[in-house]
Amino acid sequence: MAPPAESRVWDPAELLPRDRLAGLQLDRLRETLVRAAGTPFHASAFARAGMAPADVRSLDDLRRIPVTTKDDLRAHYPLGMLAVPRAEIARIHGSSGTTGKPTFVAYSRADMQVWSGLCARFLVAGGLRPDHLVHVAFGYGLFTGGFGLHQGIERVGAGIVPVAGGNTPRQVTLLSDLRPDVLVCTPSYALHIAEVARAVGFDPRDLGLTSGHFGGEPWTEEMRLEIERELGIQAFNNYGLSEVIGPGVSGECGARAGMHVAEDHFIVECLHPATLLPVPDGTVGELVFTSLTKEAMPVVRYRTRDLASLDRSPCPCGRTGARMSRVVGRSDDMFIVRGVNVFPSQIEEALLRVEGAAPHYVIEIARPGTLDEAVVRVEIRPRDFSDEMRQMVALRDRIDHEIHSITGIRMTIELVAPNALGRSEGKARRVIDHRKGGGSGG
Ligand code: DLL
Repeated sequence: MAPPAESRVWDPAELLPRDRLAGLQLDRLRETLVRAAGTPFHASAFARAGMAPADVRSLDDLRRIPVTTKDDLRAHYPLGMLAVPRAEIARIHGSSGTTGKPTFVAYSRADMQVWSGLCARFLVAGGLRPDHLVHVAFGYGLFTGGFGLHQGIERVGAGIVPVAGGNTPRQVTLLSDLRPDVLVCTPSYALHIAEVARAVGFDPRDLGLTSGHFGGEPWTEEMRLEIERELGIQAFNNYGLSEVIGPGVSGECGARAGMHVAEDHFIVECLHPATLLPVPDGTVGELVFTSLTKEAMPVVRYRTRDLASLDRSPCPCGRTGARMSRVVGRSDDMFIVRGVNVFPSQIEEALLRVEGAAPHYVIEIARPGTLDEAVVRVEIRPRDFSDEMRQMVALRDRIDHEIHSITGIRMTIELVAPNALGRSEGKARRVIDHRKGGGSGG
């Protein structure tokens, strides 16, 4: 008889006793730091800290090295953090940035193997088997979700329906006709698929799905229950970010009590976002990752801005990797709408491109049904405020166009009179998030 899903392990390294794991981490950390020191950015970070990679003799020494931020990546746009010759790049992915330009991440051939293996790891931990057929509704492109999951599923040997995102009625038709076992997408899209299935006359529970692997955006335990009820499946959470590798940084096992971090490939720290001092296990802090095996673009103490807690207590599944909690918020103002990361500064940039729009705006995000909706309320400059409907509609359309071209998503644009939005005396509150924990919080 086949062992229960939760006892399957993709890589024996997942079971390494923690002392041996620490030894492996230190060896790999030292190699990574030597590799990273070959890039001007990391070389100057070591110089600022007054140290060389060889000075790192214990895992604790890592804390002497300065952290890396998304701004650092931006300052080295497009590929200034590359640690291999260009000819060794096997793949480039990217994620949205505040300047309208994405930040790019590069992978070597070996990185691609590691990455697909890490995706296979969490998929298998969540019960994926070679005889399964998987419907992938993540976007395929610069976003790491589609290709990342696709390659992981391929490594496991399961079948794939690479549907990509969008056209939900068609997704429902494909689910109903091809009857895959497993669904892969963002959690909010899973609920939307269920909703559209009902609208076109299917009971989503009859689609025959048995499980789903969801990630790419924050969600709650309530949402898990709703997805499970609506689709009649078991839902698993997985986490990652492009800068660190993409999906595959962590994922749930059958116990579904936190996501096991692939600690043989990443050192995870949980730090107080203001002091950058470590917080105790069980306390929410900002997650900071150091890659241990990446060749093309190693990251050293990369600040994710994601707030979560860590649990290093033994897990019933036998995996020894620390478990991270759900992401409960962000320490910056990034928000995620329908799986897409958006920064208020992108909205600002769009408004600056449109004559007549004042850079006074508020973004309100809600999830009235299953999908996120964002409303951008924009003040009109006094001299452009007009009774002419046509003029106002044209202005609104220009803003809509710029926001869409920068963020890739559509938001509802509402024009308001000059000075209609309150002015704050301190930090302007740009984002009002009505989603209950299902958004980025922060
Ligand atoms: O979203 C990678 C990914 C794709 C992970 C598909 C899982 C599945 P980015 O576009 O760079 O990469 O966005 C990374 O998304 O810093 C978190 O804020 C958020 N995020 C990703 N997964 C989760 C999750 C991909 N399971 C940012 N729970 C991260 C909460 C998540 N937030």
